[in-house]
Amino acid sequence: MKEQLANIRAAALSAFEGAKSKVDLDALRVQYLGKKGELTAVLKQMGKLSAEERPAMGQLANEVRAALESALDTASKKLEEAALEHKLRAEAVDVTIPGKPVDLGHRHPMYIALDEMKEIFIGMGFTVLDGPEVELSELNFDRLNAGEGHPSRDWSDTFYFDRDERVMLRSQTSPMQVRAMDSMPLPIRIIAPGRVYRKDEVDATHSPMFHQVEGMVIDKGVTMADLKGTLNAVIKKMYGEDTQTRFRPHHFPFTEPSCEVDVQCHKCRGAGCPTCKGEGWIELLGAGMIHPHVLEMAGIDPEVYSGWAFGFGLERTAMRRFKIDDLRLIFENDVRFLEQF
Ligand code: 2NM
Repeated sequence: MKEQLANIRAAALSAFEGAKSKVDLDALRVQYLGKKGELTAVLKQMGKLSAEERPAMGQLANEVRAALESALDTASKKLEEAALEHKLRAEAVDVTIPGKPVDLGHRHPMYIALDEMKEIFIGMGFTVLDGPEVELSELNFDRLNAGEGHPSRDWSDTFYFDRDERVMLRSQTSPMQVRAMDSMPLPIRIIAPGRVYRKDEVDATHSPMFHQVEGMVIDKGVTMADLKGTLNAVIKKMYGEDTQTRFRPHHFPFTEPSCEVDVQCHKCRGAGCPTCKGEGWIELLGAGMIHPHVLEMAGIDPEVYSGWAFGFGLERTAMRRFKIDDLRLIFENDVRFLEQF
């Protein structure tokens, strides 16, 4: 019996120590210390012992039970500690790991160019106006000297909303100039940037929706020299002081005389290349002295006041500014393109 107890003790201690989990350990507790366990089974045989043998064996049995319970306790604590250690390690947060980068958006190249342009005009005392894209044809055409029958009013060029051709998507931002002449006190210095619409097919230089920055100055004694000086100053501020310009005679219904303004091609510096279609120059804007009849229709006396006006194509301006060679890139908004500015 002594030997049995010693065997149980040795087997149990080694089994407790080797237990891999609390569940295993509990099974071992039942196996050795449970009501139907190995130790109990030995104790049940105590009755067979003589009165002399019994106390010593009882003591030994109690020692073994105490040793087993103590070992069980130790093994249990060890498993708990290991489990906690594992949990802490698994849930540890490494505060030194760099955060996930946040992709910040940024300004579209055309709007970067527009902001630069606005800054330049604001610095010269101009006010920036915003207005409706759905316009009255009266303001878009009639009040700008493009009366009934003018070719730009054709259905093949203009997006009308009604058969009477009364409401349309503006084809230029000039109706804002008319609104300004009707509502603002003289003298006037304004620019009107915004979207305009014409029935054009999409290609490398055309889109049915594009942007203009139009502007005008009306005051006493304003001349074509002011137009040239101001526009040259703006263009040099945008593209650099050494930028060459060329003013060519042109025709617009709302200005007289009228001109188109070219800048020297940035690719070939005037020699002629595919970007400027061999011209050496890139057309940037139209301009002119406001037609006396346009002033009259706004109730401004052309004998007292004169004015000049202009219209930049904003996409072209941005394309020249950032050396972009296809208009479609401006509108496609492919991030691989946009990221470059
Ligand atoms: C252009 C070219 C030339 C223009 C004229 C006027 C107004 F209302 F004052 F008559 N606004 N914008 C103008 C003149 C626009 O765009 C190419």
